[in-house]
Amino acid sequence: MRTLKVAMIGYGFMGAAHSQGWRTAPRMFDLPAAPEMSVIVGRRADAVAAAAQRWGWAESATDWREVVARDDIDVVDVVTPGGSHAEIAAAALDAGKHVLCEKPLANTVAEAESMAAAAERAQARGALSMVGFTYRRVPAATLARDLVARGKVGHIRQVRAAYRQDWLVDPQAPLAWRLQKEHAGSGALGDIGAHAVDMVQFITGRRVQRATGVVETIVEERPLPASEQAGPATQTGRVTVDDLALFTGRLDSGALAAFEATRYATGRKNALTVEVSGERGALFFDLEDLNTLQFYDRTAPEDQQGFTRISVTEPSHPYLSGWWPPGHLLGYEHGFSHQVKDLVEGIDSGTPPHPSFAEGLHVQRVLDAVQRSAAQDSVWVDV
Ligand code: SOE
Repeated sequence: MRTLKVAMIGYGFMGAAHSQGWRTAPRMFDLPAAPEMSVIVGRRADAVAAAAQRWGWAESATDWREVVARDDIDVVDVVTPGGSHAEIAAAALDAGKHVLCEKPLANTVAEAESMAAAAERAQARGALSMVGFTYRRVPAATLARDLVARGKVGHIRQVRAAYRQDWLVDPQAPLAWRLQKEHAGSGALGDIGAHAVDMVQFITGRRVQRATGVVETIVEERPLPASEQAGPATQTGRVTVDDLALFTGRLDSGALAAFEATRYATGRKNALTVEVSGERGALFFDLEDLNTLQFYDRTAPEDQQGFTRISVTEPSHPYLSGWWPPGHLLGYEHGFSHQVKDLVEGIDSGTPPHPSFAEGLHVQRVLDAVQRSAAQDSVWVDV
């Protein structure tokens, strides 16, 4: 069987999650090609060597440029903070590698445009690319999209999406890279709002065309991380991104979508919800209850109407063929295995996988429209 030698650039939280996907997908699904975890790359030699050992990468390295240029590498998986996505992904694509890039695609529209152009050039030479929006690969999310496509909720009039976390409610939470514009581009808006936008566009099959919104930084000054503290007094730094974003999107179908992305939803740990309201029915997805999809069927007899809880664990449900019997639940990490499955199958068949860099670019345009609207005191802005 053809092997696909993989290089992963980065080794933080997403490095751990992607490693789980690369390790597990070939063992649980009958893939047409065999991904090999060849090399993991990070700046600190000792730390990245430990990560290679822990997560099952054959080698570790500290120079991503050298690794991306290696002839024996087929796939480059970019899991660094958004500030380095454009440079690494473009170099890998120009070197003829297939590229998986974490979300959001980039920190700016300009960077995302250059990445989408590089992806188009590379695709003409047979090198494919994909953006790491894994929540669309939770079986219940893919089922939601299938039910919408089959007309089960009818014409969609309104959508609600929220992604709520609370890890910044503590004003002493340190100034991590996700709180600095030069590394993250934006705060909750790009980090988790991007997921909400991708999920709404994926499930409805529509795109956000206009947006108006507000962004807010609640805690403007935070202690530097312990590793950057020097001397007796606690040093602090400025937060240069949003803690929360509230925005409205107009879909190209005319439907209105309300979005919330916040790191200040006290008690909410990783609560991504999407509700779709149509003329014939409704769907409700909750990441914190990810093995279930709630479905309301207005065409059911009046005395039997109500939100039903579909248990998305049947072999016929998306991706479940690779896992367990009905009722044996999946978790957060399975979306990363599904991501590897879809990427490897796309590479083997030469079929560009989704979401493409062009789709990632559109999400970036939506985020940018929200920021432009917020900067103009939230007037409506064309995406
Ligand atoms: C933020 O804490 C975060 O790790 C995001 O960066 C991820 O994209 C999201 O899946 C989980 O939360």
